[in-house]
Amino acid sequence: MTISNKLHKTKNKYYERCFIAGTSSLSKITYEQEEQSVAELRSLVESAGAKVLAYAIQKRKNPHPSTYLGSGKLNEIHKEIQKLDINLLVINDSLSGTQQMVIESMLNIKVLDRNAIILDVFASRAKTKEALLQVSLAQNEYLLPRLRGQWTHLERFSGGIGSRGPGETQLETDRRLVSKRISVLRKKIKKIYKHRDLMRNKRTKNSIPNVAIIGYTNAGKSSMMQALCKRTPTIADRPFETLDTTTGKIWVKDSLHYSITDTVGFFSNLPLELVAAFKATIEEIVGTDILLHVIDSSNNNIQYQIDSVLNAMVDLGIADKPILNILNKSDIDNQINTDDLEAFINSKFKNSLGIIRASAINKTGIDEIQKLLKFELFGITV
Ligand SMILES: Nc1nc2c(ncn2[C@@H]2O[C@H](COP(=O)(O)OP(=O)(O)OP(=O)(O)O)[C@@H](O)[C@H]2O)c(=O)[nH]1
Ligand SMILES: [Mg+2]
Repeated sequence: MTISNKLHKTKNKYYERCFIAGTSSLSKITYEQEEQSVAELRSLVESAGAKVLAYAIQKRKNPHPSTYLGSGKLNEIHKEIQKLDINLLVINDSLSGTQQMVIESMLNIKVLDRNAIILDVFASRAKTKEALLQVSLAQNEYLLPRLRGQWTHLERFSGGIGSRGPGETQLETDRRLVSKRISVLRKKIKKIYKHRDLMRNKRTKNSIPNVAIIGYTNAGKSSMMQALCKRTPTIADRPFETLDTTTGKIWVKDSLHYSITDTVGFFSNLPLELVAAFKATIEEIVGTDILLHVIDSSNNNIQYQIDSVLNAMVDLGIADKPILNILNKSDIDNQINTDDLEAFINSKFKNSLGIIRASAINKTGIDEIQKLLKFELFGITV
């Protein structure tokens, strides 16, 4: 294992100084794939307010059952942690409560897994009642199997990532209380879904076609929604800004329109608890006629991001839906060869309606998108 200090920046500026560790194996995840996944996690950790100073990837057949990494590797990381004054270790995988507890006591710093980071980012973004309830449900479900008293040893690491939202009270809480909370949350969410179903049924009954905007988080989906139909979901340069769906209308001519829906972005390996809690929000996409796939064409990890979106589509059973691919942020210069990229996209999406270069910010390509959607939905060419 090599320890990379490439990420090392200034000392003592951030409250949480983080080290990321992951594993790769020849058969499942290659070293390069794990590096991309670590880069993806790094952007999340940093958007949660910590600074990532170094990372390490260990090649091993399977994670160690109780320490995740081997003891020799943990020793190497321990030295690095002391050298760089690290106070948070994030493992780029799902850890059991026992693994987390064992590593924490070996290294004497706070240890979180990938799921805890994602949940924390969602918790800090949630604003509406629905999103708050859904995140709360996911956090409690994540917490439940990890209770067993092990949280008490975390008291000295309290505050910062992993301790926001309902997690804050976890030290005093027990299994029975958490279970009760989960069932109350589920009931509340069910009520909200009833209202959502009503709205969707109304649209279906009136045969209003729907286009869903999908894509990797921060690709510019909400910006595209705004450029296409003037509705303004919140827009920000950080992952998971949008956690709720927003639906707007696009008029084709008098009395003829279609609806367009912006929703939560995709990311690789979202925690199962989160996917379950946001099921209804994500499923808004399932019943739509056309997917508008917004791609951040300026991102260096573009192929990895497209693969993550495709994996999520397969999980949702929508991989065969007609899909219009938008190369957004085309106003930003990049080194990516467009022909190669288009060939890659065409090889991935069997039912592609086309690829359009666009910029939601500069409003280029917007007419072309609307023209194509009008034709696909209504057969109108003018
Ligand atoms: N340069 C440039 N920036 C863009 C473009 N479209 C969006 N952005 C920026 O990209 C960032 C993310 O935009 P959003 O529209 O919030 O992205 P999103 O896909 O909805 O993100 P989440 O809801 O967090 O998943 C913002 O800073 C936007 O201003 C574009 O065409 N060009
Ligand atoms: Mg958004």
